[in-house]
Amino acid sequence: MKDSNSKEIDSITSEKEINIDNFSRDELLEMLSKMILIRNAEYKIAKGREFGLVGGPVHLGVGQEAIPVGISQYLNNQDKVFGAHRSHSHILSLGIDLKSFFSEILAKSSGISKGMGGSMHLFGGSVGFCGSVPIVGGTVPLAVGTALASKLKEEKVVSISYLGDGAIEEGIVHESLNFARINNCPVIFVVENNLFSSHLNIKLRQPKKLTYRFAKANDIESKVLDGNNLTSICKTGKEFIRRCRDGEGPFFIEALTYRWFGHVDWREDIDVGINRSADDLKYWKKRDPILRLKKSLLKENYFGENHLINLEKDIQKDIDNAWVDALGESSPEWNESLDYVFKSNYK
Ligand SMILES: Cc1ncc(C[n+]2csc(CCOP(=O)(O)OP(=O)(O)O)c2C)c(N)n1
Repeated sequence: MKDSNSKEIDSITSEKEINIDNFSRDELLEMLSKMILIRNAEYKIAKGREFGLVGGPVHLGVGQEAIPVGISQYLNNQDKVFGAHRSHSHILSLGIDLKSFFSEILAKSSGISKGMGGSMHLFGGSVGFCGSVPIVGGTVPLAVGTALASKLKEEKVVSISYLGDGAIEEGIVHESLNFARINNCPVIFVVENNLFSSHLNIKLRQPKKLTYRFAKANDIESKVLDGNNLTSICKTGKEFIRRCRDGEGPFFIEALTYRWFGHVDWREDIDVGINRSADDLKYWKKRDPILRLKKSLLKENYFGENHLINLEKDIQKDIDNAWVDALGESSPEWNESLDYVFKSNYK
C-alpha cells in the first residue's frame, strides 16, 4: 500500500536540510543532543525488549523526536505535559533523569514510579510530565483540566496534550477541544500525525489525512507542520506557548511524521509489507529529523564532523551507563503493588 508519500504529504514534508537561521549554536546543540538521546535510549529499550529484559509492550517513537524536543524547549517545570502510550520521547525531552527512566521501564524500585508504571504509565512531576496512559485519548481532558486550573488561578502555566491521529477519533477529544475553546484554556493540542492507528492507515479511517479540520470545526487556531523539521516545530511551539502564557489559547499543532518501528515492540518490520510498505519507510527515513539537522549544522559550519561523532559517543556512553545502573537495581516486592496501587497510600 503506497500512500503516505502522497502529494498532500509531500507538499508539507521534505528531505531537505532545515533552516537554522536565528538559532544559537548552543541551543541547536542542546536540541540535537536531546533528539539523539531519545532515539538511542529507545534503541536500547528495543534491544532490552527483544532480549526479554523489558516486560510488557513498549511503543517506540523513533523517527518522531523533533516534535517533543521542539515543544519542550520553551516549557518550564511548572507547565503540565500529558502523553499516551508512545511517550518515552515526551518525558525524556523534558529532561527526566535517565537512570530513573530506565529503572521504570525495567520495573525496578528506583524507577520514577517505583517500577509500578512501566513504559505506558510514565509520570515525572519534577519535570512537569503529568502522565501517560494506554487509554487512547484518555489524557486529553486532563490536559484541558490543568489548563482551566491555570487560567482560574492566573498562573501563566501552559498545558500540552500530545495525541495521535488515532486518538483524534475518540469522542472525548472533540468534547475536550470544544470545552478548551469555550473556556479559552491555555492548552496546546499537539497531534503527532504518523498516519497510522496501530496497523490501520489513516486513509482507511478518515476522509482526509490531515486532522486540523477538527480544530477548525471548534474554532481553534491551528498550524500544520513538517513534524520532522525541528526548527519549524520550535517556531510555532514558541509562539503558541508565549500566547498561551499571555492569556490566549487554546491552540492546535498538527505535526506530520512517521514511526520507523512497528506499532509495538522492537521489530522494525512488524507491519512493513503488511500495512506499511517498505517504500514508505524508505521515503520517511530520508526525512530523518536528526540527519536533516546534522546536515544543516555541518553545512553552516556550526560544528565539524568530528564534533558530532564525539557528541554521539558521549551520549551513548551516558545511555549505556544509565542502563547498566538501572539493571543492577532491585525489583519491588510483590506486596508493594498492593500498597501503592490498591490501597492508594503512595508516598
Ligand atoms: C480507548 C482505546 N481504544 C483503543 C485502544 C487500542 N489502541 C492502542 S494504541 C492505538 C492506536 C493509537 O494511534 P495514535 O493515537 O495515532 O497513536 P500512535 O500509536 O500512532 O502513536 C489503539 C487504537 C486503546 N488503547 N484505547
